[in-house]
Amino acid sequence: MSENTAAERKTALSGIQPSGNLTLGNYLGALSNFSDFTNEYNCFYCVVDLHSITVRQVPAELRRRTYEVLALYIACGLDPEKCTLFVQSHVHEHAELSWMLSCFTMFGELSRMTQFKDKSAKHADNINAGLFTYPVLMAADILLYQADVIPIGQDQKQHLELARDIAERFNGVFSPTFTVPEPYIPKVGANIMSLAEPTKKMSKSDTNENAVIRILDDRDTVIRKFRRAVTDSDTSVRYADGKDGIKNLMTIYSCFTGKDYAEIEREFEGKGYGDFKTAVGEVTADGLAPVQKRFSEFMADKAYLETVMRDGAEKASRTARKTVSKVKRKLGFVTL
Ligand code: ATP
Ligand code: LTN
Repeated sequence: MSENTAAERKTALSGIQPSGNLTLGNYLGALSNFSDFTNEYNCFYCVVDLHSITVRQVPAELRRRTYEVLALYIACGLDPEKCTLFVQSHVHEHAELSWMLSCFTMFGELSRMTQFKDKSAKHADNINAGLFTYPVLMAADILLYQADVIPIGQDQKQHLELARDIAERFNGVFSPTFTVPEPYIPKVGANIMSLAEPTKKMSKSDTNENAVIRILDDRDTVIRKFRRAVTDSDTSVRYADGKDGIKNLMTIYSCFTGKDYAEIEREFEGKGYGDFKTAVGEVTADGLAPVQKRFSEFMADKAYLETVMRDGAEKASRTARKTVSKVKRKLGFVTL
């Protein structure tokens, strides 16, 4: 992508929750694409800690993971000099705009969100109001910065559509106030599946460790988990219906090697699943190794991470403040 001057630039924004150890799904569906925008866009990448408390968190772990997600952002090539990296709770306008937007969001709309339905089934003892209004907070994250493009995995598409609807509704009632955002969903890798149940998305919070590759898993663990991945009773590496496990492994292989499915089929013709699984494990471990190395370096320097957080919060607040004042004016709040 070519470099644009600051004034011509569009804005890209995304967020990841510090709610567990990040997975290969988070990496391929979202994180690894974030740096594609840094030359051409004005970028905001946020550690969305407010979102993560919709599910109970252990405070000390939440604190550590917040540093970890930030360190991973930088390890994945996001340069704090070139983009704004920040922690959501450091910019109070997220919570403030979220309230105002909740008055432009319908109960019925939120009831249709599949993530709400899934998470309330999973956490039946804690179906709190935050879990229900979560997509409004996500809309606030996006609309605060007038973001044009939102890099996300497939599972977030419905939330993004709601953010668009909220923006259009507000713009329609008042005058154009918010940029209506577009999703950026990668062609390959937007929906990485569980290694144990390949019809289910790979999820950070899966309790079966063999189902998930963590970005920070060491080489042997990565290869061992892939070797155990559930496939099918056929023997040929083909991208075909009914072969969900193999399709998922081919997708992962494609993401790391850049090869398309036809090339992968030719490469593994006449070879068994065992060889293929090992190869997927090796390219994944090779792809993650440099990220892991840089991650450890940044995690060893908390003071640096805190400087990044502080600078990021300051930069983010400048934009966020402008949007909130505009919204308050339009709503008719008295400004002093
Ligand atoms: P949880 O499983 O606890 O709900 P999550 O793994 O979905 O969490 P988030 O932090 O909410 O995690 O997601 C961060 C980004 O990663 C989002 O853009 C999301 O779409 C993407 N993502 C999550 N899981 C996958 C997956 N299996 N495949 C591709 N992208 C994914
Ligand atoms: N809801 C997202 C995380 C998220 C996000 C955002 C993504 C919160 N705010 C803003 C993109 C833009 C999730 O659950 N994965």
